[in-house]
Amino acid sequence: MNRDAIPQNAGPPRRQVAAARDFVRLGAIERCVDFFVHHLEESIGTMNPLFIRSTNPTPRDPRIVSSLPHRKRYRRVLRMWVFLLPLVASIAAAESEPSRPNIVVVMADDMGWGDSATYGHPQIQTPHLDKLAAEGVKFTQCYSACGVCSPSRSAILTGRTPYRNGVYRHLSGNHAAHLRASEITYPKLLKSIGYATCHVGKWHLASKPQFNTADYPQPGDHGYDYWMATHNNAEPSHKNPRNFVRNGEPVGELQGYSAPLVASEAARWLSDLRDKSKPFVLSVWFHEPHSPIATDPQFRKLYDGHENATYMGNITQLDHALGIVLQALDQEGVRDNTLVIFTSDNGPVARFGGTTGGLRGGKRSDHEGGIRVPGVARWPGHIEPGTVSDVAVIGTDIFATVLDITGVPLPKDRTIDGVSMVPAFKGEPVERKIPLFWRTHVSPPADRVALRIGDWKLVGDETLTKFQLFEIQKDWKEEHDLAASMPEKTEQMKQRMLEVWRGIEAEGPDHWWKNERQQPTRGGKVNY
Ligand SMILES: [Ca+2]
Repeated sequence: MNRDAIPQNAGPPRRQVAAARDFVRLGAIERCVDFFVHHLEESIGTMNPLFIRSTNPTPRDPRIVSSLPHRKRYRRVLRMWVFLLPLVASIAAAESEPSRPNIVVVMADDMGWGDSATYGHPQIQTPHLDKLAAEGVKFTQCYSACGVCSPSRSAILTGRTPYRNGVYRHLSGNHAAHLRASEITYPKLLKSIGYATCHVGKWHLASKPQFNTADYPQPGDHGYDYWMATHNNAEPSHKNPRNFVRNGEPVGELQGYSAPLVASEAARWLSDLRDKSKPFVLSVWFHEPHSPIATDPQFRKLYDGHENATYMGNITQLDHALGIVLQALDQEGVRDNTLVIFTSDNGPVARFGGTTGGLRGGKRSDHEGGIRVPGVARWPGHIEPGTVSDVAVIGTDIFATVLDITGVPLPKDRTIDGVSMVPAFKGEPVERKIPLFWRTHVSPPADRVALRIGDWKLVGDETLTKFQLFEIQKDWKEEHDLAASMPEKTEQMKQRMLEVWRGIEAEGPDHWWKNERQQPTRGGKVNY
């Protein structure tokens, strides 16, 4: 399993190799320059007096004769320099190119589309997220891969829709499903090309009995050199949690609230622990605002007198923690070469105080309220500050995006559902061979499955026999079901949905969901 493997001694030799490479490259430039200067000086030094003195030489001047070889030599050096200059320039340009970008993915837990000032909430203060959006791009139609936790997280790491990668459900109890070692994650791929990798916060990609055991893959097995995580929620509360595990070792009780604790660990890794000769992958998966909600009084008091003060303060607490991570990037001087993505793993829970901003449904639903989430990205020099992008993107796209900008090819031995969202950073469309697809096993029976192609969204029931059709760009609240009035479009979308689902069933570990002992809930007939 090697889950605790931290390549403590991997740094120095690689640093030496890098230093040697730099020496050779820089040496090449210097040698070229030396060579040129030497020959130029030699030639000019020899010829200079002649040229100065023989501006108008007469044919009788004997010095003309002696200068001819030097002129030839001078021309030869110039010709050589004409050829060498582009080479030297290209070496110099390569030296000045930034190294591979760092990747930071910050994720909230159960934060709704409407739960921030950035996305229009009239009271909730989120100054750091606002600033991040102002410095980068805000996606108005960013989706999580599922209406619940674990599946969305699995899709971010693998680029594969949850039923295909196996993590089809939230992994809170005793379930067989987990993020298998056979899945390929982007931290693992980037680690293989020399990235330092760190995960802090919620993990939730194994069942509770599987977490931090040798028999199942842990964060370290999925590519993280360093990790400090909880299985699911911070317990017994998000205040003074006792269930964090750092690189396989229980941490014991921590004083404070989860989001700042997680952010501080991320900042500590950035400043003190990582190998600074390497680019890095950092995943910061906060617990907030998932229940049990615990809000520091300093943030709650911002909303004194409001019935939703605890929840709203919890979002501001999360935003404060985001600020800690962003400040650490600034202090480390890596801001300009770092892609930061902020998103949420699923929609909000209204009874705890979350809001979808008017979208239909909430957590667990495949209507927009369950799956449309905040999505902000900053990458200086690559994303125009203040961009607002209406292009539909999904957490599943993070995998392909990260591979795209780091120059790593997509795995060819498996289906990758996500695509690079780089065009969407500029508001340009992305091309999807596999449409956006959702299946949330605990959804209400009528919206178990959804498919989106362009502006059209089909919502299917658990038996895949009843469908609703929405033109989502116009009808973002999903109030007007067009299935009856547009039977041909509905049938076309239905056939595509069934085709996508059949492909997933054929590829995913379907025994996991078909053998699930849990009975269907909420009046449903199908338990997955
Ligand atoms: Ca969640």
